Amino acid sequence: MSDNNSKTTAAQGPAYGDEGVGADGPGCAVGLKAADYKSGKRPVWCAGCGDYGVLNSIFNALAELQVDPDNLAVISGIGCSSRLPGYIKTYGFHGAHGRAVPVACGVKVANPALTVLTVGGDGDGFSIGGGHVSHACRRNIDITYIVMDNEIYGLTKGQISPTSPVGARAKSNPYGTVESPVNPMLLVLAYGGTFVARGYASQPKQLVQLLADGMRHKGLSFIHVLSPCVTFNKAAGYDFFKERVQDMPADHKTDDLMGAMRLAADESRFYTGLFYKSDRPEYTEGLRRSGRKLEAPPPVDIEAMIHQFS
Ligand SMILES: Cc1ncc(C[n+]2csc(CCOP(=O)(O)OP(=O)(O)O)c2C)c(N)n1
Ligand code: SF4
Repeated sequence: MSDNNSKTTAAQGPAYGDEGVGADGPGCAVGLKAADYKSGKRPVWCAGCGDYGVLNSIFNALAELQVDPDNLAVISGIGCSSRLPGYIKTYGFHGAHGRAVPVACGVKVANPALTVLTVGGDGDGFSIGGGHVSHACRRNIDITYIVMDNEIYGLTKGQISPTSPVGARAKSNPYGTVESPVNPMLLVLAYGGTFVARGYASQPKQLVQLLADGMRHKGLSFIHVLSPCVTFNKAAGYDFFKERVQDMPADHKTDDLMGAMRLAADESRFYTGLFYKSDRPEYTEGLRRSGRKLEAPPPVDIEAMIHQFS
């Protein structure tokens, strides 16, 4: 089992401001640093929540790619993890539970020049919003979808989620759930995602690379991040993942869909790394080729809009 690029201890999650790797990485000697992407709002997540590690890794990945905050949009639904857009100094939309993916697709179609990040929890993405993921994948629209999976509903104080294992106990299921969990990786591979990877909130070096590669990829990038909820899911905390997280086998070929599915289906461990990548045509480019005009919309007259709705 490998936890080789973790910079935190198993019992302790990453802390806010712990940008670490990448802050002075490639392309950052001049220009934007990870800290430049901070909105200045301090996250309200519990101390030790895995989502801090994801946020810090996003800061570093944005700095590595030198993404212009004016050309970035971060879209979420509702959940602890969905608070993330508020912490990044860029355009953001904290929308309705389960609707992050369709909103992100709309943003990308409206302005294909934008880098669009979509973020949220396993409940947001695979329970109430599960129906949207298949369509984003089959269209291969160029958004990067980051799911922070804690196997629980965090914001609503600990109910069973679609990724909770059989037997998991929570306030909603005091005798243990009898429902089989969904496997987000297997679903996205089957739906046709063209960049499918898994990271762990406590392995920032690998996560930064997966996020940066996902953003570089032209098409639907899905990054499943194991992100412990230290308050409502103690059964799947850092110690649990430390025992089960393992690097991808060195001989895995990232164009081997069936091999990727076999690794994703292995329930005895959580492989991390890039599972699958392919170069299927991207949706907005397809629209453009079909003759549809896709141009950045004219700047919005905010005053006129406020007047219209007042
Ligand atoms: C339409 C609707 N249904 C239910 C809720 C209540 N609700 C808010 S967040 C949430 C689940 C949160 O879990 P998850 O998406 O996994 O995110 P986490 O908080 O664990 O990061 C639920 C059921 C809501 N806000 N809106
Ligand atoms: S309740 Fe869980 S998911 Fe929400 S902030 Fe706290 S540790 Fe994170």
